[in-house]
Amino acid sequence: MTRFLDRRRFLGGLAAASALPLSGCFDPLVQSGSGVREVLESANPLTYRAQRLLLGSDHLAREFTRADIRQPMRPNGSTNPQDEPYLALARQSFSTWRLPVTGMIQRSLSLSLADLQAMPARTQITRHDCVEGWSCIAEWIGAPLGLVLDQAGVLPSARYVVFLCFDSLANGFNGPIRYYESIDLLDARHPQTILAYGMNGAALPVSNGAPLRVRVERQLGYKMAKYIRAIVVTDSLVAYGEGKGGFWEDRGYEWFAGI
Ligand SMILES: Nc1nc2c(c(=O)[nH]1)N[C@H]1C(S)=C(S)[C@@H](COP(=O)(O)O)O[C@H]1N2
Ligand SMILES: [Mo]
Repeated sequence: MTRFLDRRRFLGGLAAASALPLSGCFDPLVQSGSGVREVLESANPLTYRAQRLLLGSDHLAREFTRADIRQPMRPNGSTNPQDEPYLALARQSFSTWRLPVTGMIQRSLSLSLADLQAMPARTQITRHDCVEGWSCIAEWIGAPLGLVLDQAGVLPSARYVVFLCFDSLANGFNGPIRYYESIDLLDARHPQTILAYGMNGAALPVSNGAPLRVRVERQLGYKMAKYIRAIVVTDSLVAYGEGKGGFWEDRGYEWFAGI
């Protein structure tokens, strides 16, 4: 618990910015009782490398049954983006949305929702843990990110996958600061890392990231970019935001948020 509480205290003011009343989702991390989680929590200043050794590259996050879905998925962070390019797509039910995949790949892609839905799908019922201290269990369906990367042909020098989002949570001197996130290729190719277009048996709602959000099941909620606008494969994160790999990382969160 120490690591978690320290982070909460540290982030106090930041978390308040997105604080909604804690309604509906009560699966406190305190009761989690996962062996791996306890090891990680007891070893507070673990480095990325050490967490990787403990978790391995293909360790699966726990999956649940439908009976474990006790409440609707709680929306958090941006829940209704007002950015005009997003609103324009939403007005057309995202039928004209395309996902550009670019960067250190052999073939640039431009995928429609139908393209993604035509790929072999993965369904998983997993627990979402937010850094603020709540958890929710939900069923997600989507295309494995690994399949998209295979289609694009990742170059050997690539290291990260960056998700650029439509929504802005803050304003900077040069205009709105858009949400973005990044993960390494180990997590990108993890079998449970999916580009989700559906949740709890329905199309992904706007509040949870329509038309597409990523699930990165072995890390905290803020890693799971919603409202995905583009995917870039790269060997460096310096060109994005403040260079720390994500909107919240630029404001003090850890880049590797292993659970
Ligand atoms: N684009 C975008 N993605 C985001 C956020 C956000 O504000 N914008 N919030 C993050 C945080 S902190 C959490 S806990 C989850 C919330 O996902 P949910 O709304 O489906 O519960 O999305 C993450 N991804
Ligand atoms: Mo979160």
